[in-house]
Amino acid sequence: MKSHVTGLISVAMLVSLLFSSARADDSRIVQIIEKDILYNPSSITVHLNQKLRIKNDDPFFHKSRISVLDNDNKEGEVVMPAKKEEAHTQQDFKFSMPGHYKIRCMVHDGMTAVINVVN
Ligand SMILES: [Cu+2]
Repeated sequence: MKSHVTGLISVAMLVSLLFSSARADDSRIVQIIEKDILYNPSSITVHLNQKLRIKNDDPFFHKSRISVLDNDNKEGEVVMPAKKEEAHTQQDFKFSMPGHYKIRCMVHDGMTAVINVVN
């Protein structure tokens, strides 16, 4: 009987551990908001173990593309091709290399932000 109780306690501890790790995962998301045809913030730091969440808070669509920002500040290799982001939707992106990146909306000229990806 005693071992049964101990077993239940272990299960309870395991469950609470699982829930706390789920919360920790939520903190591994960095958000960039699309609002009023701007990215907010306009400069953001993301760790390699974090996901970038691109959230469209506008009542119309955007089309974000992420590319590597070269030393001469030009956009190079595209790491996330543009796709339609409907109003009030979100998508997550995970970087595989540290560096400087630019996110750009292919619909709205001048709607850009810089993303710094660090270890
Ligand atoms: Cu846009």
